Amino acid sequence: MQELVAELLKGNRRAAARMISLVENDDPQKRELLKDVYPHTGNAYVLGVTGAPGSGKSSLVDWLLKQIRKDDLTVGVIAVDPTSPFSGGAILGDRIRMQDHALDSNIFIRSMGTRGSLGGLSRATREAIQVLDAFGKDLIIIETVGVGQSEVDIVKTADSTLVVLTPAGGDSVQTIKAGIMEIADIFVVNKSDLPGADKTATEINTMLDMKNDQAWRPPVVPTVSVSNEGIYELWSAVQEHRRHMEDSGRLLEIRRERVRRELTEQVEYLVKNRIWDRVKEKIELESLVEKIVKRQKDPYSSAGDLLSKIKFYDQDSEEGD
Ligand SMILES: Nc1nc2c(ncn2[C@@H]2O[C@H](COP(=O)(O)OP(=O)(O)OP(=O)(O)O)[C@@H](O)[C@H]2O)c(=O)[nH]1
Ligand SMILES: [Mg+2]
Repeated sequence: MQELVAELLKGNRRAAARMISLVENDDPQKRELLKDVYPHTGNAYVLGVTGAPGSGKSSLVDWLLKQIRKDDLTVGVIAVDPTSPFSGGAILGDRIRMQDHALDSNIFIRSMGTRGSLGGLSRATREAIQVLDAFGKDLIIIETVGVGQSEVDIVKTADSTLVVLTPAGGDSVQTIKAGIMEIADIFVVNKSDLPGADKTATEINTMLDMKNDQAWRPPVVPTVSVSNEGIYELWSAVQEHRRHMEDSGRLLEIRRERVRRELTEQVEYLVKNRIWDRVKEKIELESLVEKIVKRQKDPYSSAGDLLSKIKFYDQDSEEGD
């Protein structure tokens, strides 16, 4: 395991892939690994790309990669699909499109599916970002399909977030979920070759103009990601947002907030595990369940009794704090 971290830091792609699999599978050894990885993180900038299925996220990322590589940055891409059980290799469509980049040693592409647990996906994504950060990537792009709360959670890990919309129908802006609106640092109106694109852009702009309390006013960038239109402008907008985040101190602020959340989660994780280990050791949980089912006991007082039985309550006073 120690060797795996050493190999990762040396830039070994297979070590990176292996380690992402470990975090994805929630391997018991991953905490040790992540602990050793952590001191080597904090250098990568994280760009989130989210939007409805088929809005053109992968095609955009594909073009962005070509643009970004001109700046000589190394890039990691994690394509997260909460609706797919597949992971590991890229999803077929993405693989075909992104195969040019696969040969570029400065680009690392990986897809992640749910593997049965939606809740675990945003955690696994955060951990995969740490791995790619330590691996030495300057920029990490997370592509995630917009299907609800899961992508909002995932995108919260990003330093800048692109929300990809398309000129669909004309009622597009009305149907944007409030949560998505809040997370957008840059709006992309992709498929601007299709009718209604101008109208969509105007609607978003009108809506953005109505709330003028923001330190950063998200730009609206039209793109056509089957050709190369708007990609240079999009990349410029990302860089401008990054400068804003750095210069305003906002980047430090959101990273501090993220660390606070992470620490809270880790404490809760440890406490929960410790409690359940002791409960399983000392208590016949099934017979308690049976009694509750038969209405001989209730879950409310049983929870408290359970904690007293494992001396969760008493221990504090015994130790004198
Ligand atoms: N007309 C037009 N079609 C586009 C454009 N960008 C993407 N498409 C097409 O839209 C389809 C979906 O593109 P993807 O890049 O796979 O979209 P995605 O958002 O990554 O899709 P999922 O990952 O499945 O959610 C493909 O058939 C693309 O060729 C565009 O700018 N104009
Ligand atoms: Mg895609």
